[in-house]
Amino acid sequence: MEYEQILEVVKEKLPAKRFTHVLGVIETAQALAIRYNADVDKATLAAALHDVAKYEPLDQMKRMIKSEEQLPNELLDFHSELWHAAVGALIAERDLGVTDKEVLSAIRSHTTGHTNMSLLEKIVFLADYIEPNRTTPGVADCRTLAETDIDAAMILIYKRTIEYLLSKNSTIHPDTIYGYNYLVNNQHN
Ligand code: DGI
Ligand code: FE
Ligand code: FE
Repeated sequence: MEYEQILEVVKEKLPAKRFTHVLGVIETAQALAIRYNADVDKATLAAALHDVAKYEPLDQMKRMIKSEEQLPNELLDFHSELWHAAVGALIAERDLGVTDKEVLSAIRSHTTGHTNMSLLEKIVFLADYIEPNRTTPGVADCRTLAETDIDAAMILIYKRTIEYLLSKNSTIHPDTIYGYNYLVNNQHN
């Protein structure tokens, strides 16, 4: 499927406000790809598709997670907010014909991250958090850091996310912790 068609499918699947967020993530991911010498086309495609499953009915996602080999069952032990990332990667591959493994993995990991993320994965994760429509308190600090130090910006987002989850008495997915630990251990300074 052509990119324009894919964007149409995404638009049809999402409420207007969520689609505006997607456009912000695309724009931000493109800027980050240029800034950090990543593949702009891959960043664009992954950003366009990252939330494709955000509004899939929960019972449908649950059924997919149970029946699809490539979707880890342990996802069901965590908040349903996390499901759309893995389910989205599967929809992109199966229904929209995306074959690029790097793109699929950037979609899959955009909510929790994981250990040793690729540059493309970091770009989508970061763009999702800092895109211009986001008004999360403290997002300005993340935007500033993202201009000069992608890993420092990632660490700050992990901290904010973990703090937020703790304040809500939420569970924290192990990949969130692994992603945070890896970056802290490998920080260059
Ligand atoms: O889909 P978006 O809203 O654009 O953003 P997202 O895919 O990053 O999803 C954000 C939600 O996911 C937010 O409510 C926090 C939640 N989240 C992120 N990491 C974890 C998490 N929830 C749990 N339970 N555990 C996590 O590790
Ligand atoms: Fe998301
Ligand atoms: Fe998003």
